[in-house]
Amino acid sequence: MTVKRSIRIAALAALPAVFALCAASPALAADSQAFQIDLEQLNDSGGSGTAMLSINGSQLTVKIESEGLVPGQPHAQHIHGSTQGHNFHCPPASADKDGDGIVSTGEGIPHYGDINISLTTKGDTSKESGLAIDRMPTADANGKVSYERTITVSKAVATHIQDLHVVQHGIDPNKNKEYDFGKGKSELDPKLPQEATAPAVCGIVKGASVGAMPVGGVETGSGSPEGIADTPALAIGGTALLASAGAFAAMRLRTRQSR
Ligand SMILES: [Cu+2]
Repeated sequence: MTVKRSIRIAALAALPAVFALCAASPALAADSQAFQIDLEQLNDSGGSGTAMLSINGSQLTVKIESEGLVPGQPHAQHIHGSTQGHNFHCPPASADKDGDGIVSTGEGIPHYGDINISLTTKGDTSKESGLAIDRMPTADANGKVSYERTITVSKAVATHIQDLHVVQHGIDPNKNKEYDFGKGKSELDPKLPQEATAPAVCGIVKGASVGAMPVGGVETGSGSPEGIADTPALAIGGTALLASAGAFAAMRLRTRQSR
């Protein structure tokens, strides 16, 4: 692969639009991104759903639509995981270390990480509100939960949102439509049944961002002058007219890779 440089300076009038494009492109850098998450059942809960995490600066909007949860019951829900590069994921069935047939929240934590954000309906969203059942969404009579809230998050969360994941809790293995002590007490709070706190659905970001892409290759370094010159908006033809004042810009524009 060779790099061919040709500098063409025409004496005629400059094209202001060319410079406008040059100036505008790097300024398009966006700080909003959205990530879709498929929520899949844990503990044979029968639950499923979709979550969308949209980050815009320090504002995180969480939308969750899930179904197949325990009707009429509150479902504690959290964003789990770490912003420090630890690769947490949803727990496999083998996470059930005590063999009682249930992956409890405690058994799941080595896999999905600790609570990072409590997805309450109002008030505090810290880990401390993890079991604030009175501020968690309640499934409707058909077992559906619809949730949306915008919360202010730390820069670490805003930067690493794709490393985190969503967990909703609350299962009903004996299908009596309520949380009872059939599966014992919750290890998190013995006053609560295990059914109330065991995870029901979990989902991780599937990798692809569905929101605005960062512009300029800041992270990957792909925004070389060659790359910029090859973008359609700046791929002006050889007849482009550039004033001598634009010689430097012209040099960049005409720097191309040929195959
Ligand atoms: Cu949780």
